[in-house]
Amino acid sequence: MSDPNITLYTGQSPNGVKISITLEELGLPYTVRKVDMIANEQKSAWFAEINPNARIPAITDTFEDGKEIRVFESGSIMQYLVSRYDKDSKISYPVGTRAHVEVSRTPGPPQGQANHFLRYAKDDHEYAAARYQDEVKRLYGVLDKHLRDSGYDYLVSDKCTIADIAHWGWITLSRWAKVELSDFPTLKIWEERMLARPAVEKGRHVPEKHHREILQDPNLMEEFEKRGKAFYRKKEKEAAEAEDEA
Ligand SMILES: N[C@@H](CCC(=O)N[C@@H](CS)C(=O)NCC(=O)O)C(=O)O
Repeated sequence: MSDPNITLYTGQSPNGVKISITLEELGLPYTVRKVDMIANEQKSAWFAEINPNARIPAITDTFEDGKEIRVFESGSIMQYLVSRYDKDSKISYPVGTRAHVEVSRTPGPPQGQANHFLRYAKDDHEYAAARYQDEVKRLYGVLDKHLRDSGYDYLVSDKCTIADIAHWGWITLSRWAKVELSDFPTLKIWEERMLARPAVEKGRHVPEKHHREILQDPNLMEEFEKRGKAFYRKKEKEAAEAEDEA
């Protein structure tokens, strides 16, 4: 196995922290290149070479053949990292086992869409906001029941896996989708159990301070929402101007 040579391209976001937490759990060395999402750096030409879909997170690494490999989509990156570097099955299970199938089949909540319609959208989109928020709540209910019925500490077993890491990135920020975790008591205990892991604590603050604490303070939340709204209006204005020029 060649040595890891990983650069993580990321911004502070639920999808981004999935990767920094995975890297911390695996104890892998990595370099962080912050992608400035406020400046729309994810849309720049240099980043399109790494992820043509223009979204964070992405990684580069040196592959087994000695050449660079570029991986994007948070789920694919996590799969890549464990298949290549988690030889002791610290946060995964070997391919071909029942538990491996269980890790890959866990559903993720459509929380990014709920956040958008609840916090940032230009006009009032009551129907869309309710639809996505209801789906987030429904999935939280499924996970809460699963944890309660199974009695497991984590989603697949008593071992934390990439399924937990992928969900935690979103669920820890449930309040942003106006969903209270206290309505899902077993999921809340799981969220806190994850937070207590040293790798989660370290990885969540990459490339900068995590947003969980902001969501405990109504004033900070209001400020954060204002900034988010302003960001989207600016983006829309720039897109309209670019269209006019074309
Ligand atoms: N399905 C992708 C979603 C990636 C994604 O939506 N990233 C967001 C941050 S969480 C992003 O880059 N947003 C900036 C943009 O859309 O321009 C994944 O799982 O990696």
